[in-house]
Amino acid sequence: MSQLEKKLKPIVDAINKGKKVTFFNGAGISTGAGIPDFRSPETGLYANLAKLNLPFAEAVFDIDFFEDNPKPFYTLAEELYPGKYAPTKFHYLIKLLQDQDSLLRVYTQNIDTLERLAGVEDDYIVEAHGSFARNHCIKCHREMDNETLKKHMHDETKDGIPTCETCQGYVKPDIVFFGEGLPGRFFQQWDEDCDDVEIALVAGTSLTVYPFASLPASLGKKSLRVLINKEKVGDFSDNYRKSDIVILEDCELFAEQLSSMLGLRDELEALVEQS
Ligand code: CNA
Repeated sequence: MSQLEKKLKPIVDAINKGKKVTFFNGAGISTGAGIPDFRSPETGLYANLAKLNLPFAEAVFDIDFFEDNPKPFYTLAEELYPGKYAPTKFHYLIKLLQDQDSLLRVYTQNIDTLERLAGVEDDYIVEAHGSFARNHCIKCHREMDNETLKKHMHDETKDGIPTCETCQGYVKPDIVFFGEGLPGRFFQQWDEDCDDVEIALVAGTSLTVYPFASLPASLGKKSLRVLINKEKVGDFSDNYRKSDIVILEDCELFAEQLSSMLGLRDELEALVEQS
């Protein structure tokens, strides 16, 4: 048995006994799809923002900065906008766990909607930082549909910046910027789920954005906590528990190995093939 298989065995045993998995996802689960994360050195978005002339890297997702200058965000949005990318093996693993009734919930910080695209149903997904699914004017809050937003993004007379057709305020997709509150559903659903988390798979996140980053720390001792990441982060490094499983591997390799051990590998590969 390989080192990785040894680490995965308690997770496989727990799932086979009927325990359910809750995911806590970050940008690292989508790098395999070609979407850069924020903080990976060299390949992360923050390392490549020089061309946007920002006062500080996070400004691109800062609501006060956006109110003055939405151009950097819309330059980046062009790259990140859903539709260009297909789900990864990790996303399809979530869908397969849903299909065999082994999924409790998916808390995701990602705005790429790849969990949905992989076939995970709405009720299972909590998009903690919102998504590109809807857009509103930041001044009068009127909604703009996606088609119109995209038209504005490609309209040179508007400098590629969507503006409200009623009040001319800037329009922003409903992704949560620094300085904005999280959607109510995040808090409501967590209130309902927090005591029921049996297997917590925390994947591809630097665990630096709060309040999301505090979720693994708030889990009770009966939850099996697993980190799948390229580096040790957050509570897994500051408050390591003896029962924690830390897998410093690529999310894709994890998905391949776990699906093999659960007897789901062929189904996983078939889903990837179809996409
Ligand atoms: P982050 O801070 O960029 O951290 C990503 C983490 O994933 C790092 O610790 C990496 O080492 C790790 N990582 C990268 N690739 C892999 C891989 N293939 N396998 C395993 N680990 C990997 O991103 P967070 O999600 O922690 O930060 C929260 C922000 C990022 C949220 O607000 C998101 O909206 C935002 N974001 C989302 C996307 C997206 O939707 N795909 C892309 C970029 C940023």
